Amino acid sequence: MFYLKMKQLLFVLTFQLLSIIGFTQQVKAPAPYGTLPGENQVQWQKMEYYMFIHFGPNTFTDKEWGHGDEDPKVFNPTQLDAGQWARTAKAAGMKGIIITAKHHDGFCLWPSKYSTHTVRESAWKNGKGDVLRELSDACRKYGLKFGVYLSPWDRNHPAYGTPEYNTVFANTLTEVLSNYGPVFEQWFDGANGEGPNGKRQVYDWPLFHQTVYRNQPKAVIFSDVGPGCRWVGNENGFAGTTNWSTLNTAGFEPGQKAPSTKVLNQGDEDGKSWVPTEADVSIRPGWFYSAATDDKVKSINHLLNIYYGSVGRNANLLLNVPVDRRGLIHANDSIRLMEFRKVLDQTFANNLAKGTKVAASNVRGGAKQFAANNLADGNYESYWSTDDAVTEASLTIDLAKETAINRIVLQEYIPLGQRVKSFAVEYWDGKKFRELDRQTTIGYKRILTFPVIKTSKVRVNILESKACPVIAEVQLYKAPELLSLPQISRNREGKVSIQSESPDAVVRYTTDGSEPTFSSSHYTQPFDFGSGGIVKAKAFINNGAKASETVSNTYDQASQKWSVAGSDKDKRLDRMIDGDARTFWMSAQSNETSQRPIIIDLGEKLTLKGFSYVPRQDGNTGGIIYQYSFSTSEDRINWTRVVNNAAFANIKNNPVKQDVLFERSYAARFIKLEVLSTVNENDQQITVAEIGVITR
Ligand code: FUL
Repeated sequence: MFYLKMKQLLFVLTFQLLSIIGFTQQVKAPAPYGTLPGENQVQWQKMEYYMFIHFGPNTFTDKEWGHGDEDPKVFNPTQLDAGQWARTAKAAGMKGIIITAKHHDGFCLWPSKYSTHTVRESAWKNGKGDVLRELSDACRKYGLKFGVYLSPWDRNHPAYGTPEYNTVFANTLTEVLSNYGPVFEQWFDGANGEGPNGKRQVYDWPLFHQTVYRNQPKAVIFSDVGPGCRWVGNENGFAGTTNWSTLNTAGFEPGQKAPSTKVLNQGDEDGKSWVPTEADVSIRPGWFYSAATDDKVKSINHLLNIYYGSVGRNANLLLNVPVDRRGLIHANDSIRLMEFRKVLDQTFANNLAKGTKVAASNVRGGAKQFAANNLADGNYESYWSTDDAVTEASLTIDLAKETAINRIVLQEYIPLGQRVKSFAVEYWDGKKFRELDRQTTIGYKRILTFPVIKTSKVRVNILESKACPVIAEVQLYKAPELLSLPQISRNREGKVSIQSESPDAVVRYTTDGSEPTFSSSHYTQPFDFGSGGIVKAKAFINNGAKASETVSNTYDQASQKWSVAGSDKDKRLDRMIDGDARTFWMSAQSNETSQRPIIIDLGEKLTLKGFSYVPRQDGNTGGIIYQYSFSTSEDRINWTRVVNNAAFANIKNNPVKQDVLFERSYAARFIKLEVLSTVNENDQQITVAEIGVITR
């Protein structure tokens, strides 16, 4: 009897003891910290990677910004197949598609009753087609989410520039958002230019937002400042290495009144709204399809850098794949997407940390529920956390044996807020821990890349956190090592050099447009290429067994005989014709930029089919030319105006090389570029990285 009582007592005591140390899981979860995401934003963040499609009259007119006066009949895809777009996105590993339902030219890809500039007026399917219907059906069929881009800026609608237009635009939104099933994201372009009456519109953003939420309560609204997600501040696909999902939006608006691109790129640490980052970038130099860019689809290396710069920095990646004039995704783009997916799959197939022992310097309440092993279970919903007072902690992943790794993935459990301000990663070198990298924010996902190391232990030190850290995953991977791309350049004298970063690589090249093989010409020294053509190069190692991707550069006339006219004998004038896009010329300050045309003596008479302008490539926009006129002359006295008052569309956000083709050829020895405006209203200088001619 006594013995039994003692047993009972012991049982009760053990139970109490266990519950004190947390075995009965009484420990409270960390309280949410600071600004928090909505449920739809968490779901959105988990999509990570999806497709943008730019398609419309611009596809048929080779423009980036249509004027709105294009004949709607130009829109006439011959083999449009939205199923092919959806299958491509699915096979690429993407989770959805966002389409330009209406771009700045006002053309609607569906038969809108609020416009007379739509597919209904086009030649496609005798005006009976509806791209949004076909795409939303295809997305449903292939299990993809469907999203729409609608530009408030409308260069066609007669009401644009008047208060009435806001109602028209809201009605247009309702039409799109109530007819094609669920829309996961509404993409609002902030661009606000002049409409057909030469007037700009004052946008009624509150009305637009209400309209979206009324029709699609779960949609995430994209704009420069959200409210659902925000623009990353550039069109090249890179978020800041510090990237907060929080932003202060009070007093800001999309477009001109947006926060600085730096703030958009990095967020605000204590921002009052949860507005996570979306990085939008095109797989080609421009947003719309052009046959001229068929050989300029971004390389796998480039796409991987973009991936690590976006998804790897707490941003979603919206990769644009423009549909061509047939109404199909071009093979060059789809092949590249599949190659890219293959490398991603190879990289992330095998989480080397999964199931390993993870030790933490502190576990919240000592509870199993918050134990460090949650970090290695491959499940985002379970997490490790510390006691409330602890904001510095370390995690050690024991790989049990020497393992080769070159990627680490960290994920905060964002439903409880973004907390970590800085962290470091170390690895065990056999004797001690060595620092591998030190960074700031983590957010939903942070991926660090580094050259392969072999180690048995990895340690993550959370150095500073705004509240106790809440980390869902730590993953380790060994990505396949890709040979870096050879770099092709040509100097002013017309000599081409090809550099490879890998000292063991052999570079082979061709100049006839063919794909280089291990038996193509061996690059040993710069060669003459003054009159231009195409250079394709590839790096090889192991006697040709492993090769890099092919790089190709197309050149026109070299600038050897050229000189830039300038009264100030400014040596730096040469920078605009030095063949090096990294250097640029900047004019002296003046508020009358248009008074100073740029005149170049080509040194000989050439037959010009066009010209090119490369804006500065250093990430700043100061002095980039927007509107211009272009003239040619044989004697520098009589000038022919070849292009009158044109603009480099979208050059501010996407400062890529601009090729301008003339309607016919002109024989000329002198060229003149008159600058009518620059991209920023207050610029007092003009900047030019390169000016070239098109003769081929
Ligand atoms: C920009 C637009 O002006 C470009 O044409 C493109 O649509 C890009 C995604 O957004 O604001």
